[in-house]
This record gives sequence, structure tokens and C-alpha cells, in this order.
Amino acid sequence: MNTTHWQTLYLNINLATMADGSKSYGAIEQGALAISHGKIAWLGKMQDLPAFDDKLLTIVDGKNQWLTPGLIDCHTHIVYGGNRAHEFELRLQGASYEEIASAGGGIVSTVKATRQASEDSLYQSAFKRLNTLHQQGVTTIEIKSGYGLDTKNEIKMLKVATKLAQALPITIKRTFLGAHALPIEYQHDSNAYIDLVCNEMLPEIAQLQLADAVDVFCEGIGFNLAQTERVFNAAKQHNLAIKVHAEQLSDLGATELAAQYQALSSEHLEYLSLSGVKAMANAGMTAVLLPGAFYFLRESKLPPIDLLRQHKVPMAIATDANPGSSPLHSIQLMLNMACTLFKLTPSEALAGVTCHAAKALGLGQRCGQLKIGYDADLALWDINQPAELCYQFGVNPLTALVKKGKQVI
Ligand code: DI6
Ligand code: FE
Repeated sequence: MNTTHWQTLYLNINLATMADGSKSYGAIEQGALAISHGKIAWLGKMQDLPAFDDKLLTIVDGKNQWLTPGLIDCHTHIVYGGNRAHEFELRLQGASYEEIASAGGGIVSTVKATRQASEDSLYQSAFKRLNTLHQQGVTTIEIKSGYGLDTKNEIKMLKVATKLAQALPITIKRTFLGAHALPIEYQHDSNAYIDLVCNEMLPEIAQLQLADAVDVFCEGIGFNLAQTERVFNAAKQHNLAIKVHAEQLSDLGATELAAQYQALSSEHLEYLSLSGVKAMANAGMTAVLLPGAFYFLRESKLPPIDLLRQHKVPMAIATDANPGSSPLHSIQLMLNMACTLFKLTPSEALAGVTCHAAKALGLGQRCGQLKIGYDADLALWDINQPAELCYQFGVNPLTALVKKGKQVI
């Protein structure tokens, strides 16, 4: 085997390859991994390592630590103005998330703060959140718009998301979520707002190449099925991938609809039905589960984890980091909650923030696994077994982070 193009070689590491969402982490103990031009060039057992010239490459002694793919947070809303601590207090006095939303609080109050914020101040606050996730091993993230709710402010949010990609070595996928909530100026005419989303916002955003995908919040306090379908059609016309916030508070059948449109993923899913699970399986969709929102809203209905398993729907896990339902900017906490609240195995939870999260973003052939030809996005952890990444919380075991072959932490 020709190894002269290898540039970096990690020796004495244990690999959690997460190959194809495999059980038991796809583990290779006492292994090695070689990088060439930002990609994984070889991986396997130390004993199977081909001959190499140690003068041609940088050798890193992994000291028996564990190497995983760089983590992927595939559902966030980290660009926003203000915060909702006051609403948190109201909820603790008994008001529900839906009651607050109906009374003009909730998403709409973040819209007000986001519209008032300058692009620069949105950038500064989002940078802090992004950097927090990065320090925990995140190398790829999705950021949704949806707190501007008019053309100018949705564009402002997506520009901030685009700019963040230059600030840190993180791949950023941007999702246009214009259909997140009804802005006050359209309070009595949701169809007219959907006209604006489909006929003005989406074409302009596509033209400016500010989004990779389109999402809709299909819900009683969001948009109905017919409106959701209109947005899907507009996304299709502009060749943008489709995602959906579905069955979070009730079962409207948005997942089945999304399956008909070959959506990448359906997200939240506490109220997902068996027919929704089957539709996802048939369409090859990924289920994005958000234990932070489940926890923070004190939801008691669990997503249908067993059905998703039985029908082999890949389950991704993400923070849903946002000011209202999940003000939690920790991927490690989500790993823990995926196990404690949703009863995923630690291997399933880790697949949820690597292999399956990549699939939810349409990046399944590029990152999220340790596999030859994949991006060398790697996280090195000072742990004795991969389950520790889910088991403990609050101590950061990350010792190195590599993005496309370059060490960045
Ligand atoms: N579902 C959520 O959990 C977030 N958006 C959505 O559609 C919450 C957004 C917020 O409350 O600000
Ligand atoms: Fe969300």
C-alpha cells in the first residue's frame, strides 16, 4: 500500500468509528488512523498498519484515548436576540408553552428582539453559543432562521449563520425556517404570510444562496398541513432540501407529508404515529430527536423510540438550542438525556450526534463516521470507554479536535 501521501498518523488510539450507525460504537481497539489531504486515508488495528516513512508525516501518540468522528449538532436555532427568562418564570407559575405563545409571548417575543438586534450583535451572541458547542467537540452544525419572519430579518439571520462559518472551523448548514410562527403583522391572515414565505422570502434567499434547506413548524401554534405543503413545493422548485418540525405537541401528520416530498428529516416527534414511522422508513428519512426540548417543556409523552428502532429509522440527537424550548447549549447534556430520558443506548446516542446527524443534514457520505474517504473531522477524548461520553456531564473530556485534517483544539 502506498502511504507516501499520508500527512498525519494517529497511533495508539481506540476508534469509535460509528460506521453506518453500527452497534457497539463500531469500535476498533488499539488502532491507528491516517489522514491525507483532509480526508481519512486509512484506519484499522495497530498490528495491521502498513509500512510508512516516519520522516514524511506527523505522528501523534493517542496515548490510548478514544477517537470519535467530530460531533454534529443537526438542529439548532442559535441565532436570536434577547432571551426568554421571564417566560421561564411564567411557566413555573403554571402557564403552558402554548398559552404563552397564544398570548403574544413565545417565539413572537424573540422575533421582536431579533428584529431589533443589529447583524453585528446577533453575530456576537451566536458566536458565543457556537464556540461553546465547538469546545465540546462539534465540527458540524445546522442553524435555522425563523426569528426574523420578514424578508429583511430572515436574510439578516441567514447572513449571520453564513458569516459564522468563517469565524470557526465548523461546517455550517443553514436552514430557512420562515414558516416558524406567524408574525404580528399577519396575525389574522396566515395564508397571506405563507404567500410571502413562498413568493418573496424563499426565492430571494435561494437567489442569494443563503440556505441549504427549508423547514416548517407544522403545529397548532404553527402552520397547518396545507400551508406546510405549499412551503415544501416552493422549496422543491428552488432545489432546496426539506426538513420539518413535526408532531412536537400534537400529531398532524406532517411527517407523512414530508415523506411524500422526500424530506431529509422530521424533527421533535413526541406525538409521531405508527403510520408516520412507516412513512419515514419508506422514504429513508432520519428522525431528529430533541431531548432538551422534551426536558425543558416538561413533556411527558416520549417519542416512539421502539417503533423507530423496529422500523430501522435512523435516530439523530440534537440540542434544538433556542431561547424558548431548549436554552441548552450542550451536546454532552443531550447525549446524557438521550440515554436517561429517551432510553437510547450510549452507542445509539453517540450515533445520534455523528453518523445519523450527518444523514439528517444530507452529509451522510461525507462526515459523521470514521471511514476511508470521509472528512478527517475527529474528536479525541480522555476516556476509558465511549459510554463515558453519555454517562458523565459537566467535565469536558475533549483533548483534541481536528477539522478536515487540521488540529483546531
Ligand atoms: N419548536 C421548538 O422547539 C422551537 N421551535 C419550534 O418550532 C422553539 C422555538 C422557541 O420557542 O423560540
Ligand atoms: Fe427546533
